[in-house]
Amino acid sequence: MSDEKLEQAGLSRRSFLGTAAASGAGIAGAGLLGLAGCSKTEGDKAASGAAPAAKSESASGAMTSHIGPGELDQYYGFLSGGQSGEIRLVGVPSMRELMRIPVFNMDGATGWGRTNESLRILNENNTPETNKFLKDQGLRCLPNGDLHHPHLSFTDGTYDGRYAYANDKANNRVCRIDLNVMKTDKIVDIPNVSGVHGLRPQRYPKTGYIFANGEHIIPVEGYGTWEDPKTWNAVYTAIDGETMDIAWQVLVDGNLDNGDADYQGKYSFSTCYNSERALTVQGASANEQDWVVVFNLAAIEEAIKNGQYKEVKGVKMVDGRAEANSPFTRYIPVPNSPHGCNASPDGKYIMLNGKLSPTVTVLDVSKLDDLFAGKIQPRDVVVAEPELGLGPLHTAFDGRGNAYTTLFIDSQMCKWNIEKAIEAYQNKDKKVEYIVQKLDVHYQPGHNHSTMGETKEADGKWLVSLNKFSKDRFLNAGPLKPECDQLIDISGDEMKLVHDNPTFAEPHDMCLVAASKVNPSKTWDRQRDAWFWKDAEEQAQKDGVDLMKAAKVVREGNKVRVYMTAVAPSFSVPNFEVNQDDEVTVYVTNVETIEDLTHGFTLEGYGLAMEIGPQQTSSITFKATQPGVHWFYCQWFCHALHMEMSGQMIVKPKR
Ligand code: CUK
Ligand code: CUA
Repeated sequence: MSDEKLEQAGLSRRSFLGTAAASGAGIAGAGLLGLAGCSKTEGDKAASGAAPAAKSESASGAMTSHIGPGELDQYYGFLSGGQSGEIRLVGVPSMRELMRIPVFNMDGATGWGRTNESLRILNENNTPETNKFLKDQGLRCLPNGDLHHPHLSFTDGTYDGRYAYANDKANNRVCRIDLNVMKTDKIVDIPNVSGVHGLRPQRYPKTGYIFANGEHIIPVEGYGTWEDPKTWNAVYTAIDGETMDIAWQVLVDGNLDNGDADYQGKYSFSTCYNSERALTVQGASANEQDWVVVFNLAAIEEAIKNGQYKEVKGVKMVDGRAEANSPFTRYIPVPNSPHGCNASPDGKYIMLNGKLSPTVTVLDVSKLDDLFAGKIQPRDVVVAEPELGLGPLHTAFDGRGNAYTTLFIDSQMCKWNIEKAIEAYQNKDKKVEYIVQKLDVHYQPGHNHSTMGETKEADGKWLVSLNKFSKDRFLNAGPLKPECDQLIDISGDEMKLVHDNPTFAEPHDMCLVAASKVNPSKTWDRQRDAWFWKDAEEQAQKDGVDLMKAAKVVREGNKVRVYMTAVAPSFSVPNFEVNQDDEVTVYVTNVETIEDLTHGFTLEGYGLAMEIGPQQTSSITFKATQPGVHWFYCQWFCHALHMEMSGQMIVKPKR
C-alpha cells in the first residue's frame, strides 16, 4: 500500500511502524503492514477489501518470485543458519529451501556429528584445548555452533564455484563446504581468539586467504593478563583457503566485528565497535568514534617470511596494535560503533555501516597506499559519510552505482547513490540529494544481499533483506517467532518488495550466486570424493575388503567390522551377530549409479542413523551394550520395496 493510501486513511506509515514497534503490533497495523509486502494472494485481497495496489504493481512489470512447477530458480542462495549451526541452500527468486548442509551442528537425518566421517571432519583440526574439553565433557564433538557469514571462494573478483566458507562465532571455528557434493569438508579450530565473527574470503587474485575476526577481547598469551581487561586484545586470523591451515594472525587494538577484503588483493578491513575495550554494553558504546582497522597484506606476509613474528600457541602472530606503530595496520576513525563492512563491486570503495551513527562511512581504496606511506592522515581516506537513517547495519550493491543499506531501527531499506554521496561530502554547503528511495521492510533488517553483489559481476536484479523480527507477518507460531526474509526487486528505478518468507534461527547473512557459477555433482565420485571415506577405505584394505562389493563381517578381539553395500531394496549383509559390549563399526557403501537414489542406515534402539548417497561410503561406530534383536533399516525412501530394505543385528547377552 502506498504512503498516499495510508495517509488517505488518516495514518502515516511511520506512525504505523512506530505503533507496531512500541506495542508489539496492533491488529489494525498488522493487516495494513501485511499488505505493504504485496504478497498477492486471494486471502490478502479479501483481507484488504480492495486490492488496487496489488494490481497496479504487477501491471508495472515488476519481476516475479513465482517459479512454476518444474521450473528452476536463477540463483543459489547460501543462507546462514545462525545458531542452528548449518548452512541452508535456497533457490532465488522463489526463496524455496533446497537443502540443509550440516556444519556446526548435529543432524539426525544424515548422521552428521555421529558418523565416523563427520566426526573426523569435525575434530581433525581441533586445538589441544578443544580436545581436552571434549574429553572432560564426555562429548564426541561440539554439538552447536553459531554460523553467521557464508561466502564463496573467488577467482579474479568473482565466484569460482569451488568452495563456501563460514564462521562459528560460538566455538571459534571456520568451515569449508565442498561445492561438488555440498558437504562440509574441513573445519579449523582457531586458537588465541574469542567469538570468531566477521568472515570474508580474499577476492583477488583468488581465495587465497579467509579472513576471520575475533570479536571478543581476551588475554592473549604473552600480551595480556586475566586480571586486567585493559591488557586484553582481539586477534585477526588469515586462513589458507586451500589447505585450511592458519597462515598468520594479527594482534589488534579494540575489537573486530565485520570485515571485507578489497578487489586488488592488497588490503583487508574490519570494523571495531569496542575501541573502549569495555566488558559492558554501556562501556563499549561510550566513545563517539570507534574505527576501522585496515590490514596491509604485503607487509604482514613480508614479516612472516622474514621471521618477524611471535609464535603464540603454534600460530605466527604479528603485533598490529596502534601503539606498536606497525606497517601492518592503520586505524581510521569512524562514528559510533560501526558494524557491517562492504566493498563496492567496482572495487573502489569500502562502506562502514554506522549502527549507532545514522551514517555510512565511505573509504576510497585508492588512497590507502598514501595512508600507509604516511603521506595523508587516516580520515583523508574518507570520501563520503551519507546520513541515511537510524541503525545502518549492512550495505549491498546493484553494480549500477547504487548502494542499499539496511536501517535496523527504522525498519527500512535505504537505496542511495554512491557518487552523489561523495559529491555531497565534498560540497557541504550545496544540497545534493543522494537518497534515492526508502522501502519499509518487516522488521528490523540485519544483513541484506544482492544478486552477485559481492563480486565484480553484481547484476542488480534481486535484493534479500534478512529481517530479525516477523511479529504479525505470519501465522502466530507461539512465543518463538520465525525471522522474516524478504525478496526485493531492484532491477528497476524503484525497489519493489515481492515476497516474504519465514526462516528459523537465524539467518544473519546470505550470498546470492548465479546458478551457472555452481555445478554440484549428481552422485558422489569414487575417485574425486575419496577424501570423505578415506579412513573406511584404509581399514577395508587392511581387512581385504572391496567397499563396492562388500558383504563381510570381520572380528578382531571385541572389535567387529561389518561391511555391506546398499542396492535397492537390500543390504548385502542381511543380518549379523555380535557379543554384548563389542565395539561395532558398520560400513555401508551405496553402489547405485543413478541420480537421487540415497539410502540410509538406521539401527533401532541405538540412536543411530546415517545417509549414504549414490556412490558414497558412510560408517558409524558404537558399543553393542543392548542385548537382543535390533533391526536396522533404510530410512530414505528408495524403492517400492523400501520398507523391506532391512536386516537384524543380534546382540548375544553376556552370561
Ligand atoms: S552480523 Cu548478524 S546482522 Cu553476525 Cu553479520 Cu550484522
Ligand atoms: Cu534404501 Cu530405502
